[in-house]
Amino acid sequence: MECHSLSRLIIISNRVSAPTDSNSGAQGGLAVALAAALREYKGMWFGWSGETTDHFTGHINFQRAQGVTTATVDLEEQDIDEYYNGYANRTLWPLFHYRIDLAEYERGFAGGYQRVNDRFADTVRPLIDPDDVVWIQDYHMFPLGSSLRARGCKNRIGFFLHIPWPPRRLLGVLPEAAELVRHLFDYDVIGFHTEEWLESFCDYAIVELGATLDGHTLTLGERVLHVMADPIGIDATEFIEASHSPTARLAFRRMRDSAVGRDMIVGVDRLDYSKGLEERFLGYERFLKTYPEERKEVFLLQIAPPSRGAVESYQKIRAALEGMSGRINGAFADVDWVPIRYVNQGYPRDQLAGIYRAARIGLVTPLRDGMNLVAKEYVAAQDPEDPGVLILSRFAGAATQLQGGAILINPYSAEEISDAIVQALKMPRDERITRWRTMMDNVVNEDVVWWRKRFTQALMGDAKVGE
Ligand code: GDG
Repeated sequence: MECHSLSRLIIISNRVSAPTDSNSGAQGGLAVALAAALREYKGMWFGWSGETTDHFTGHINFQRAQGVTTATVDLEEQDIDEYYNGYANRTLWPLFHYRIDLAEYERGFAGGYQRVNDRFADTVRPLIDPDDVVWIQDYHMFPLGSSLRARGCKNRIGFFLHIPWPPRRLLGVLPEAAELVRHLFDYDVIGFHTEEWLESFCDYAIVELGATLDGHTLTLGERVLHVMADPIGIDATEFIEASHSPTARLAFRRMRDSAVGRDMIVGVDRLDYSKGLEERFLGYERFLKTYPEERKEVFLLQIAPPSRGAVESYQKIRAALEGMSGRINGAFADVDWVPIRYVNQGYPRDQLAGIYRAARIGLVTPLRDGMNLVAKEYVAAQDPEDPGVLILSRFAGAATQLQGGAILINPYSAEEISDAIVQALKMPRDERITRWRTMMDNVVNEDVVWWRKRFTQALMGDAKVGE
């Protein structure tokens, strides 16, 4: 039961995904789920427009589509450099994915990050009515709750983190770590995907700041924070439908025809170092070397649309992967077979669903991942009579829910990846079906609606949710 039915819901995230009229399948499950929540609570979605302006004015562009109101602002070039490409994606993203070697610490980034959060607070504050409930998304906006409190906002405010929370001693590397965690005590509810990320957060707050934990209540001085693990799911119904769409059927046929009897292994990831793509290629190469008799029975399709191209570490990983795929193909390809099809472009969701369904193996090997929705989409797209096998990194949040059916591997180990590929290729149909059913139960039951209802219920007053 949802409480406080009179409250409006205000969602705030870095980017706003306005519902589209077309059924192009361009939108992800998260955007669709948040739009559904906004329809239910007659709310509004606020964030950056994705556009730049010479001078920040705080001018809000309101739009209404399919029952959802969006409100966006333009940011200055310097804001994007320091806040988005800087602190969010050069400092926090690598550090929170355990890559202290890639994280950059510059006071200018931290300053720009705070400035933009203050700008968001200045702009959105007048739109918030006293009864509204505010839900802030992700690592771009850690201090926004504090900035809103400083502007007199007494509303219930929740925060959900979509990426991992690093262990205490790793977080200690961040110059602003203590300040950042203190800011989080200005929220009423904080959600993480897994108990592991939740534990790391509490550990820092307890050991470094002196907070106390009682059940799911963390207290620091006057502030009381409800903390919860709330694993995100996909819109399973929508994805199953997508996998039966004409576009999906066509994509399925096209893949099966081009495979000419070989088994396809598929990987689909934003081109990001956290996704373990280099390690995946090395694991696949190990398989090609170790099991020459299996070699020509398979090929790997890796779809990797580029992301965050303005950040140097992303340019480097892109170059590295091009080199590796070229080298592996050069070493192993034959006149009638190429081991890796490496594609740097995105595909519509329906098409992706057909590609997943055509793949005998879903290879999902992030070095660290908050959740990983591709793993769940791969499961949802399978043929129940003849499902494929999911090979999944034990360091993805999704492993906590899918461990009963997936082959779990350590993505740093080329041998484990290689052995898992052979195990999956040889797996009898009965075992594939049993494993798939276990995973599918979870994907269907703990879907994106389940996720957002647990969070909004906790935020709107039912603090028992998540315990
Ligand atoms: C963050 C966290 C967490 C990918 N290529 C194409 C395409 N995609 C879609 C997938 C999937 C989504 O992008 C990726 O979601 P992930 O969960 O795998 O990863 P992040 O983007 O890093 O998301 C992550 C998530 O937030 C939610 O909390 O799970 O841990 O890092 O939906 O299908 N979609 C289309 N074409 C592509 O080529 N249409």
